[in-house]
Parts: sequence; C-alpha cells; structure tokens
Amino acid sequence: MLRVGCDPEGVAIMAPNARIVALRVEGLSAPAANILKQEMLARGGDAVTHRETITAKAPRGAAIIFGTRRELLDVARRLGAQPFGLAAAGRAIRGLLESPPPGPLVLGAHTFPPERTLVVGVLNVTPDSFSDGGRWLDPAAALARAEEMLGEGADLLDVGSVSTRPGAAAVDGAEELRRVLPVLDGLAARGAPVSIDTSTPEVAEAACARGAVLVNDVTGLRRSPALAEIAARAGAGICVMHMRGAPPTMQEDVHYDDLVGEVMAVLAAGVARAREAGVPAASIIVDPGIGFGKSGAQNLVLLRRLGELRTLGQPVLVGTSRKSFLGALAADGGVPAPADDRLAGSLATATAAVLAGARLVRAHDVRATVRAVRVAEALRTATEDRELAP
Ligand code: HH2
Repeated sequence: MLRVGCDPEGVAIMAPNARIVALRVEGLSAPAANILKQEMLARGGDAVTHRETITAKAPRGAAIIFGTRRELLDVARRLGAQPFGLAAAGRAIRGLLESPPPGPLVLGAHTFPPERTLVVGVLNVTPDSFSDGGRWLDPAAALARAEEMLGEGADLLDVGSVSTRPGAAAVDGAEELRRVLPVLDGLAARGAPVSIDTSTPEVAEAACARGAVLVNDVTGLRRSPALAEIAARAGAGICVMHMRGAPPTMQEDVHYDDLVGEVMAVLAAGVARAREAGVPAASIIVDPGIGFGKSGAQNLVLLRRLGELRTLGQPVLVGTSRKSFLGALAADGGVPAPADDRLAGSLATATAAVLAGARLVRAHDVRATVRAVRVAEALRTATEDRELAP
C-alpha cells in the first residue's frame, strides 16, 4: 500500500478494509437472526442463518456474520436500538472488535511480553508417562533434567507426577505429593520458574507454597474449582485445558457436533470460573488439550483453527509434543513412529501453533523447540527492512 504512494495514515484506515472478519453469534431467536441478516446486508456484509429463519420456524441458534471490521462495528452500534436480545449481541460484538491488543502474561513475579512465545519444558516425575515414564522418578535425575532444560532455554518447567495419557491409572493425592515434593523443594531452592501440572488441590497448594507460578489443570477447573482459589491466593496463574471425560476413558467417545465451538465454550466457562475465584485476566491461559478426548484428525483441525481461540482473549498454550497422532503421521509401513521418534512432527506442530498465535508451547525436547519457536516468531513478524540479528 505504501509503495502505491498511499499515506501511512491512509494505510491505517484502509488496511482493515482488505480483510473480511467472520463472527459466530450464539443464542439468536428467529426474529433476531432475521433483523441481524437485514442489518448486515444493509451495511454491505452478509449473515448465514438457519434455513428456517425466513419462516420464523428456526430454533434458537447461531448465525455467522461477516464483513469488514467497519461494517461489523456499524451493525453492532445499530443493534443497540433493536429488541430480541440484539442490543446485548451488539455490545458483545463491539467488545470483541474493540478489545485491546494482547497484554503481557503475568505469572507470579514474572511478566512476559505478548510478542515472546514461551517454551514450557515437561518434567514428568512418574513411572508411566507415555514418552518419558520412569526416567525422572528419582529426584536427583529430575533436578538434573530440570537444569538441562533451563540451560536449553525453557521459560517454565511443567512438573507433574501423574500421567494423563489415555488409559492411565488413577493415582491418589498422597502418592502424587510423595513423588513430586522433593523435586519441588529442589526447584524452589534453585528459584526455577515452575508450573505444577495437577488437578489435586493439595498438590497445587504445596507447589504454590514453594513458589510455583502456574497451576496447570488438565481438567480445566471441572474437577476441582478450588485450584483457581489456590492460584489466586498465591498470586500464581492458571492454565485451563479442555479435556472431554477423564484419561481412563477419554478416547472412547470423541464425537463432537461442533469441535471448535464446544472446546471454546468449555474453555470460556473455565476462564469465568478462574476470574470468579480472583485470578486476574492477565494470568489465565487456555489450552485446547491436544490428544485429550480427541481423534488424530480433530487434533489437526484444532491446530489449523487455533487462531479462533484467540477470541477468548486469553493467551493460548499448545501441547503436541510427542503425542500419538504424530506417531501415526510418521508411520512407516503401517507402524506408528514410537514416542522418542516424533521430534519432526512435534516441531512442525509447534511452528504451526506459533504462527496461529500460540503464546506458550509445551515440549519435551526443549533445545529443538526453542529454535523452532524462534524461527516461527521471526516468520510471523518478518519485514524486508528488518535484518536478522547475528
Ligand atoms: N499434555 C500432557 C500433560 N499435561 N497440560 C497442558 N496444559 N497441555 C497439554 O497438552 C498437556 C498437559 C500429556 O503429556 P505428558 O505430560 O508428556 O504425558 P503424561 O500425561 O503421560 O505424563
């Protein structure tokens, strides 16, 4: 646009017009959907509605509206004067389109700027994790591994002592604590930035008392909302992950009517729970839960459509590292690649996640992931006039 001779101010005004924004508006009655469609058409955009909207027989449901940002904002303002709940829809649309750009992520005393992608190193103090079970069960081995990952550039260490792989056996809180406490003590003495991967309040409490800055709950606060209160009291952040069901049975039924919509609705409810418990918005992370109650194909769709999760307004964490769908994609002669031979897929998906806007990537292979993430960040913001630093 500048090369055509346009003023920078003109570019700022016109660039958004080169882009169509599509939004899904939920919970509309047939009359509301009708009015919305008319308003969108009158402004130059359009709306996709249920086929029976025109006969007013459509059940309450969603519409998809699309147009330029300006057209959508115009419609949103005009909805203020409309009945059938459209004024609230208008406010929600404006809230989304006028929301400020992402701010820093605050975890305990750490403040991470939005342009930096964090690499979260995985430390499983378990006998049975799917890729590294048994390797770091001894506290000295775990602490040496932690040191190695920090040296490789991990921003956070995600420490867990219960495997959540499909079919994993349940572990009681006392055993979970027994495994993890010596490691948490060692990491606290080192001042390492720790995320605690747990759904058990006693474990979260013990970790926060030792300075953990993030509570990573794979149940998304469904099992124990107290986790959010513990995080709030300690000034730690919370990661709300989507999982359908529980690890022992989660792969048995992976049918979704609307995969991305259902994942986002569950995450939005988790974020609301965390906010109610007093966790500041700047400290709440969402995660689509790759591999947790999803087929391989669904994992890929969630990654491809990851950008949509940004409308939740929270930083997104993605964990694909070594997961079984990557083994299937790297199969040789019908035999899936084993967990320790899934690095290429882990890096490809980490790169895709960063390009789609993920702010945190959870990984076992920290050195390689840090390098892949730096390339993805550079790609995302590359301009011809900015040379690479040596
Ligand atoms: N994946 C695993 C565990 N915790 N937490 C978040 N937020 N996101 C994830 O994708 C995620 C997670 C599973 O990986 P791993 O810890 O290596 O395996 P296991 O659960 O068998 O210990």
